[in-house]
Amino acid sequence: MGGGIARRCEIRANRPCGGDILNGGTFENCVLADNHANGITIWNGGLVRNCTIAGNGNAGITVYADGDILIENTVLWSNVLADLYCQPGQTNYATSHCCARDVPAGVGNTTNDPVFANLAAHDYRLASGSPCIDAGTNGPVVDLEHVPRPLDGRADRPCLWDMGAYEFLRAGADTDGDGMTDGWESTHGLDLVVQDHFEDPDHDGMDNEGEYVAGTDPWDAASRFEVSGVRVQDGKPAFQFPAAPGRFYDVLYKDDLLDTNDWLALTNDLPGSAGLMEWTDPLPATQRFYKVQVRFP
Ligand SMILES: [Ca+2]
Ligand SMILES: [Ca+2]
Ligand SMILES: [Ca+2]
Repeated sequence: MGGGIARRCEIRANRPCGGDILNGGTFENCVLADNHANGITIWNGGLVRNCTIAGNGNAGITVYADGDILIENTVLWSNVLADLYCQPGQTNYATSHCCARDVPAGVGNTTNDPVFANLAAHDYRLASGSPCIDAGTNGPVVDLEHVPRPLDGRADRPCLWDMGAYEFLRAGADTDGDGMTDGWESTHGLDLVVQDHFEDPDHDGMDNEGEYVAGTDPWDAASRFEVSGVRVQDGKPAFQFPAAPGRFYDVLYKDDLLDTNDWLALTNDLPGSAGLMEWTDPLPATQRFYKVQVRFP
């Protein structure tokens, strides 16, 4: 590239090189992997940001000529001859927040193994224990796969950019602090970086946080927490409600709705299972009103 930007591209298994940068071009959020020679060759100035450059047959990046060269938030690993190679005498380049076995000392740089998800299978996403998680500086607001950045990949606050083209999504983290985990929000197409717990996109009367606690679908109005069926079993009322694993259910009652005392517990801590659960009142009264609660342990 003579200038210009390559953004969110995968450049793999080319012969000989992945890409060249001439005169100030940019690679951002790109994977350059398993090419037969260099991942990137930089000839005269350029920016490489949040890229993953791995498994190339020569060097990950070769710097051939000076200019304003910055390499940041980038993982270079398992390239055959070198991860980062600079021609002798060409030293006018800067690195920050990079991971490579031969990266020079610099702000945020590390020579530790980036711990890919599956190096042998050429899956260069970061695995849970990667030192590249939350180890970058400010970068683009999405990753290669349009996952928003930055996520709280260590679930420890603050939320920082990861090195490389892939932002690590830790299922149990809650990046935006809206009470719903990143894993659940991602699975259900909600916004991981905006507090949307009070929204009700399927207009079923349950907000997203309620759907999260109940394990129902926030985009399906037919999927909501309610007593969905009642039948009489041996003279005893049995009622059904949608349940989900990892939740506990309590059944409460009153025999008179005008009774201003608290609802009383008939049973507590029923462990949820997928699908409909049914519960039967073993000692029903002539008249009784029921309420089912769901919660996390
Ligand atoms: Ca959210
Ligand atoms: Ca809803
Ligand atoms: Ca719903």
